[in-house]
Amino acid sequence: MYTQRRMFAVLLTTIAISVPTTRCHGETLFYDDFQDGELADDMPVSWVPFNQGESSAVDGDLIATLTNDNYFLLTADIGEQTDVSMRTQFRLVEFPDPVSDELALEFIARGNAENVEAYLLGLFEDGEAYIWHTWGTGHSVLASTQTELRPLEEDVVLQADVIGDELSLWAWRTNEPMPKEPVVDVISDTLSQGVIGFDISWKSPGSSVALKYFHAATEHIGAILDGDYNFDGTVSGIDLDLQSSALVNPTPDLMRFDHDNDGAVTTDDRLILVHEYLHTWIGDSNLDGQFNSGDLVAVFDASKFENEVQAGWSDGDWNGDGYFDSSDFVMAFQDGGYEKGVRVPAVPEPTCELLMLLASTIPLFRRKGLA
Ligand SMILES: [Ca+2]
Ligand SMILES: [Ca+2]
Ligand SMILES: [Ca+2]
Ligand SMILES: [Ca+2]
Repeated sequence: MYTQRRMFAVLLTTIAISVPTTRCHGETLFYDDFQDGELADDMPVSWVPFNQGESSAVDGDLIATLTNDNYFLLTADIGEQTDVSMRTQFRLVEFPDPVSDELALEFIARGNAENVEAYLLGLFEDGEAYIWHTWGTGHSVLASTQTELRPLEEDVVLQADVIGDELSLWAWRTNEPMPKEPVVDVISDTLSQGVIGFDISWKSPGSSVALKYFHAATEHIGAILDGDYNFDGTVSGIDLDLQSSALVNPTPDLMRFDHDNDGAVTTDDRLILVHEYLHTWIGDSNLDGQFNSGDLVAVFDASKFENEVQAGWSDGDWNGDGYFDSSDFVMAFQDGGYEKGVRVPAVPEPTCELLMLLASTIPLFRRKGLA
C-alpha cells in the first residue's frame, strides 16, 4: 500500500504542471519592511546613519528626519555593490519651510564615504526627478526632468537602477502599474562600486520622510507578480508559506499580504492567493493545479496530521495556521475543489465526495499517527 502511494506520488510529480513563471528579478539583496521596529539589527539589514538626523521604525515605516541644513544619509550595511536596483514607497511627511527650502528623497549608489562621492537618484518635493554625480565639494547634474508627482501629497514608488554604466530613475503612483520606461536615465561610467542607501536632503531642517519598505536587488526590479512575496519571479509554495507566517503575525506587512485591502491578513487573502494568483484549489498540496488523491498521498507522506509539528502548504497546512489538522480539511471541503480538475473561475459548491473523504481519511491519519 505504501509503495503504491509512493509510486502515485512520483507519477503525479512527473506530470505536474508548474506554476507559470516570469523572468526573475536577479538576486534580492534584501527587502526591509521595517515591521520589526528595528533599524540596526541586521534583520534583514542594518541601517547606518551619517550626518545629522534622526531615524526610527514606527508602525512599519522608516521615519527619517533631517536636523541640519544639508542631508541625512542612511546606508545599508551590506558592503560595496556594483549593480543594484533599489525600490521604495515613500512620502515626504514634514516640510516646515516650503517657501525658502528644497526637499528631496534620493537613493545613493556606488557611494564612497572617504571622498563623499556617489551617484544620487532622487525626486524633489515639486516633482523634479534627477540623477546627479556628487563629490565632496560639488556635484554635476547628469540628467533631470519634471514630473507631475507630488511626494508631499501622495505616496510615490521610486526606483533607482545603477546597472553597468546605465543609470535610471523610475517613479510612479502607488495606484498605477509600474511604467514601461524610467522618468529619467543617463549613461555614466565615473563610479564603479560602493555603498547603497538613501538620504533626505537638503536645506530643510525639521523635514522628514516615511518609507514603507526598501527593496534592493542585483538586477532591475520589474513589475512584481501578485502573490510573489519573496520576489523570485514565481508564485509558489514558498509564497504560500510566507503568507502563513503573515496570517499568524499580529502585525503583518499589509502592503504585501492584504490583497482585499481590509486592513488585515485573513482567510480571504488566502483564498485570493490560491484562487486568483495560483489558479488552484485549497488542498492542492503539490500545486499541480488540481486537488485530488495525489495531494492526499503527499500530505500522508509528510505525516504531520495532528502531530503538533509545524507544517507548510505541501504538508497539509492549507488554511495557513502553521499546522495540519482537521481545520485544513474543513477549509478544503468548503472550497469544494476535490476531484474537480483544474480550477476555472466559478463559484465552488461543496462536494459530497470530499465530505465522504473527510470522514474516511481522518481516521487513516489518526492510525498512522498512532503507529
Ligand atoms: Ca515567489
Ligand atoms: Ca485582507
Ligand atoms: Ca494537486
Ligand atoms: Ca492548518
